[in-house]
Amino acid sequence: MVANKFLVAASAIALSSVALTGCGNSGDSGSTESKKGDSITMGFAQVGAESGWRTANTKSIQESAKDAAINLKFSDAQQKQENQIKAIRSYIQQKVDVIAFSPVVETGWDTVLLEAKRAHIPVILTDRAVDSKDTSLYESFLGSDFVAEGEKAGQWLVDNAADSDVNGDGKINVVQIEGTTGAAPAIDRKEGFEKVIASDPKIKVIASQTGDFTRDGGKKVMESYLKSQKGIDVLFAHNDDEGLGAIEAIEAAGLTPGKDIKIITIDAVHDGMQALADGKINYIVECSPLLGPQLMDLAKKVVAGDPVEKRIVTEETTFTQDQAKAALPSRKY
Ligand code: GYE
Repeated sequence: MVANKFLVAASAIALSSVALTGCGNSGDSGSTESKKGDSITMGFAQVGAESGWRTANTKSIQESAKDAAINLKFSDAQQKQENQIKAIRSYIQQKVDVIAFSPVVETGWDTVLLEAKRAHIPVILTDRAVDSKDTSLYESFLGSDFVAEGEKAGQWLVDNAADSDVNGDGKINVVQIEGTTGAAPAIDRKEGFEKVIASDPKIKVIASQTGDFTRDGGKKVMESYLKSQKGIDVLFAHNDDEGLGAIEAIEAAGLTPGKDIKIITIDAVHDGMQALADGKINYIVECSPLLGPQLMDLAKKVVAGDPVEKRIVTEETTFTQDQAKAALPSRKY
C-alpha cells in the first residue's frame, strides 16, 4: 500500500513537470506549432498533382500520417523545383521534426539540404531520388527501382517482339513518351528500357520526347508523333497518364490502341488498369504509390535517432491484360 501510494505521488510529480516543461517550450519558441508530448511534425513537399499515381501517393501520405498521429504539413509544388525549395525552407524555419519530399528533378538540392542538415532536421527522400554526391544530406530513400521498371517494360517487348511487329515489315518501331525531364523515374525508366531492347536489333526507338507525366502532355506528344513518324508499332509511355492521353490521340486518328499500336506503360493506377483490361494497353509495369505507412514508420525511427536503411526499395509486379481483369476489383488505387 505504502509503496503504491509513493508511486502514485511520484508519477503525479513527473506528470506535472512534463506539463510545465511543455508550457515552457511553447513559450520559448513563441510558436503555436510546438510539439505536444511525443507527437512528431513532418513537413512534406510533394511534387504536384500531375498524375493518378501522384493523387494516390498524396492520399496514402495524408491518411497514414493521421493513422500514425503525425502532424503533417503538406505542400504541392506544382512540378516546380523552386516551389519545393521554398516549401523545404519554410519547414526549416518552422523547425519541424522531420522533412520528407519527392524531388521533382534529380539535381540542384545540395544547398537546401545542407540548410536542413545545419538546422539538425533529418530529411527522408520518398518516391524520387536526388543526384548528390553527399549522401549524408538525407537519412533514407524510400521508393521504387525505376531502372528495373524500365527493364521489365523492355523485357515484355523483347518477349513479345513477333506480335509487336504490327506493320509486318520485320522492324519494330517504338515511340517513347518520357516523364518529366530530369526526374529520376524518367531518366531511369528510359535507361532500363533501352538497355533491354538493345538485345534485339529489330527493335528501335524512333522518337522520344517528354510528356511531363501528364495526360495532356501524352496526348500532345502522340499527336505530333502520329503526324511526323511513319510505321509506329509500339508506344512506351513512362506512366499510365501519358499512355491514356496518347490513347485519345490514337483514337482521334482513327486507329485502335492496343492493336494498331501496342502500348506499354508504368504505374498500374486504376484508369491505366481499366484501359489494360479493355485491351487498349498491352502491358503495365506496376509502380506503387502507397508509400505512406512505410514513410511514417521511417519518420518515427529517424526522429527517435534509431538506425534506418539508407535505401528501401518498394516491391512491385507487372500486369498483362488478363491479370488486369483479375486484379481490378481489388485494386486500392
Ligand atoms: O510514375 C508518375 C508520377 O515519381 C514514380 O511520378 C513517380 C512518377 C509516376 O507522376 O505517374
